[in-house]
Amino acid sequence: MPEAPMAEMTYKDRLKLDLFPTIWCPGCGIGTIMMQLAMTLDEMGLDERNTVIVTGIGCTGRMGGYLKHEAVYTLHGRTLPVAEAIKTVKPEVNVIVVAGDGDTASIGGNHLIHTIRRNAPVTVLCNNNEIYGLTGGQTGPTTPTGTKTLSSPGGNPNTPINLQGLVRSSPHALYAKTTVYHQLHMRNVIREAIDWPGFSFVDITSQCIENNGRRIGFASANEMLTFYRKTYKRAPKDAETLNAFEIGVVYPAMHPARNGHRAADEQRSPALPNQPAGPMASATESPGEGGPTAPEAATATVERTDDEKARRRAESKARASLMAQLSPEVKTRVAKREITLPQALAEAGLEIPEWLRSGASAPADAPVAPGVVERSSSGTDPRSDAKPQLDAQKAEAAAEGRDLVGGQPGGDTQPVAPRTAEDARPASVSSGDPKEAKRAEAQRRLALMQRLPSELKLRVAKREISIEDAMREAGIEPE
Ligand SMILES: Cc1ncc(C[n+]2csc(CCOP(=O)(O)OP(=O)(O)O)c2C)c(N)n1
Ligand code: SF4
Ligand SMILES: [Mg+2]
Repeated sequence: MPEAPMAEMTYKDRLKLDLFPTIWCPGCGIGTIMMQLAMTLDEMGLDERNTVIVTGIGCTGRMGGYLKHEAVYTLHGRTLPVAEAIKTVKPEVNVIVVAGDGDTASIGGNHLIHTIRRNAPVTVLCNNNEIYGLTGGQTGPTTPTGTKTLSSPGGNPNTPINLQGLVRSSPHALYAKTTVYHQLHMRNVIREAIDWPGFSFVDITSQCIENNGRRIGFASANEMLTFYRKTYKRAPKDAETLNAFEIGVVYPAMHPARNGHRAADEQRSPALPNQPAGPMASATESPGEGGPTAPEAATATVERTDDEKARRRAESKARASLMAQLSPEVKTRVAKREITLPQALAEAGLEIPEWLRSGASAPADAPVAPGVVERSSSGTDPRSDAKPQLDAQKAEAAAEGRDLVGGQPGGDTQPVAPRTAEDARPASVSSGDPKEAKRAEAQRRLALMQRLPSELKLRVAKREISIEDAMREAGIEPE
């Protein structure tokens, strides 16, 4: 079946910007996860026709309300049975759970072990801030031993739950670990998890600055992110288990023959409903649009997965190398979709490859060997090498005075919302370093935004008025 064209959306169109600013505290990691999820859905061409988001209660649970998607906001701890139910009755849709560590592994812990055991083909993005954020910072299931929390002021006496061990108790499940600092890595593993045909779990370390970070001695979200940058390292190639402070993806030992698809001698009882796994390759597979439906479609989807992945990987590599030939300004325009990549190449007098001109797929790479986490020569996940994209995003963020937290590990400065006028003082502007100047400007704008009432913030966010006009309207004198 020909692939459906990618939805004509950018990730920002997937967010309900009219509800911004969000309820999350400045510096909270949840917004970054939401942004990366929106970008991944956009890159994968997934939308409300083929993907459902399920969230529970907690700060993390509010994410469903900000995404322009089919989303179910369910009871605390019940994301997984709801997700599994949706997948059972509508096997053709992708079901993505976004839940806090407490939601997932405390009150939802019993569901978690059985959803893993049943290899339900759903994807869990666990916002692991190691605390009950919403309720004020009580000890959660992943709170490290010794951590001071609201409910254990003398330090948590218990051992945190081993999420990796739990997930990997199944020979079919995929486990990935990432952090809010490692944004491209996060996107890559979210994509990998959505592509996975069985149960997949992305454990995302993130900062709850207000109800955890400050109590344990971090002065700001930025400090927490710096801690992630310095502490978390990519797992070595072929790692079978991720050690503490390692990020990466671990596949089941029996991948690919049995992941999510039992061997012929191990079929489910015919009495049980079939649960075809994995994402739809395209929106045209929606039953409403005449595409094949499960269970017949399941086999085809599963068989197509490796080729499809190799094709997508090749395409994104090829596009990235074309982008690399463009100037930063033109990259930004392409990233903003003001012009297409072929137009940008033509403008720059560069050759437009035939596959791009004709809209065909880029020539496919060799598929990744089963069970191997593909690495590039630089030791990173190859898709993390799509640096031009990142550069374009950064340029875009800088141009808009937005805060782009994180980026390539070890690379970027991370402006976060300053909390005091002192933080916001643009002293570094005088250093002459353009990066510093940009950061100072971003901080200045954020500091100004924080002084505005919500309605004006919203109008600035929607670009109806400038910050300066909003300040004037609010009668606030810029310091
Ligand atoms: C049945 C039930 N029990 C307890 C609560 C209170 N409660 C709301 S959110 C929450 C924990 C939130 O922690 P987590 O799931 O980690 O999400 P976060 O806020 O950190 O994103 C608790 C205990 C509830 N709403 N419902
Ligand atoms: S309390 Fe923590 S988890 Fe909740 S929004 Fe604030 S920083 Fe984020
Ligand atoms: Mg939590």
